[in-house]
Amino acid sequence: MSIKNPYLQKVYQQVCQRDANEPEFLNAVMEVLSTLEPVIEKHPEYEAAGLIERLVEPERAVQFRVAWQDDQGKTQVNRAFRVQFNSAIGPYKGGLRFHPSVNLSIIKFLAFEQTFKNSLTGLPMGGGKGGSDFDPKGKSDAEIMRFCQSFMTELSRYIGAETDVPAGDIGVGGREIGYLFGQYKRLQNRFSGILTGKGLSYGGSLVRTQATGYGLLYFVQEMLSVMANDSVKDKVTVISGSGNVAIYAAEKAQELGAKVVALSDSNGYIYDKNGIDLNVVKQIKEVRRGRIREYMDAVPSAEYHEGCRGIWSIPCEIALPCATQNELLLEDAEKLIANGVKLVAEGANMPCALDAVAAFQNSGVLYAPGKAANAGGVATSGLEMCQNAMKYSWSKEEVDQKLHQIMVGIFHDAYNAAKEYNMENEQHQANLLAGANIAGFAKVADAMMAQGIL
Ligand code: NDP
Ligand code: 2IT
Repeated sequence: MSIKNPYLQKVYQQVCQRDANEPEFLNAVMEVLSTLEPVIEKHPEYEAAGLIERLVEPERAVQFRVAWQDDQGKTQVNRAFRVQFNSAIGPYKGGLRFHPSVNLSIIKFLAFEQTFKNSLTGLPMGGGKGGSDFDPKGKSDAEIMRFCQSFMTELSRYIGAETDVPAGDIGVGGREIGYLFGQYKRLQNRFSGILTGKGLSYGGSLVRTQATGYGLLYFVQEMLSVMANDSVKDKVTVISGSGNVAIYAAEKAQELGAKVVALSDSNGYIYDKNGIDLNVVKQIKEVRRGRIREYMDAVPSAEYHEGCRGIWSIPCEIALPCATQNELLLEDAEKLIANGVKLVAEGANMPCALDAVAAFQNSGVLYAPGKAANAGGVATSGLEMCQNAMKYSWSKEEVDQKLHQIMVGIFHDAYNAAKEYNMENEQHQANLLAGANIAGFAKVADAMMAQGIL
């Protein structure tokens, strides 16, 4: 990937200088700017208004200390962030990640991507992201609760139903959202929709738990139908990760008739040629918070391999990376291509390295970027905000139908934008990465232009 337009190049160079120690953020900026060239050429007024300079600089980034006591009474200190990237089209919206790898670069890349993703959903949400280098693994419920309470005590200064609405991401699920919500309510004496992914008994939306995975499959189904006159049915499918996104992607894939043969976690992967038994996986991951290797205890005929990237050497027709950023590198892409993969769609955020993406696109593999394909999670968060504002809740069928409609809409918006700007490979396949960036950018750019120099 490269940037040819002089204005975009200049802005990218400035970001490289200013944020030299933020590799993930630089990657995300390169990925977006490399596709905006035709739009910038059509709109010279954007350069005059310094629009791209403003687009790549977060409106606000806070870093704070989270001190808490572990079960031994020892004081622990973690570092936390909230990056409020862009509020042109709505209040900041985006998840919270608890993982030891969390740093400013990772949170900035996620918040930047979120800006375009949220725009693609068609709902009024700006881009934000937050998190901490806290590692939830091996912690007791009481430790998780104390950490969440301390984290929210500080975060509560910066969020609000009309200001910034966080949700879950890696390491933050229903349990954490419950503790965070409770603490906010106690501090503010206000029951308001300041988080999404809440439990159903206190303002959550039906289908939010399943939404990212289900939405990914709705997107893939539409993409296969339009771009290849094909469907998910009977396709051998490999899904990385075994968390929230991976589990519900697998569930919907199976419902649509795909054969899901592999899942992973950060230690290794399981291969079950007969098709993964998801009830076993849910027991391990959702109930016991165990490791994916425990699948072997229930299904001894499956295989377990140490190391997570080996999962990409399994021959498959559909590959859905649903774990984390940069989990699929060029050599993995080459293995998948050699083994005949037809479609790669990102459930995670930026799981494929930029050269891996280029390899897929150049070899005619259908490729869907995360900001389009995994937008079902935040879209359903948007629906949760909507229900909270109405003080009402929709049925499962109503939410699911809206989610489906939004995902089909995102596919067509990305596809049409790619066609409109002639962003295609040699086989005339629409470049959905370019299309998603252009379609997501359009609304944000329009709103920023209308609101003046801010
Ligand atoms: P979970 O915490 O539920 O699951 C994460 C999964 O990915 C686990 O299996 C975890 O394994 C694995 N994983 C995490 N970090 C690494 C790593 N460094 N190397 C290898 N494996 C890793 O998170 P989610 O399922 O919610 O999130 C997965 C991805 O989807 C992330 O990229 C997230 O940003 C993205 N996403 C999430 C949405 C949501 O609504 N939750 C919405 C849109 C995107 P282990 O247990 O060993 O850590
Ligand atoms: O990356 C993402 O889109 C999410 N983690 C979901 C964010 C949200 O606000 O629901």
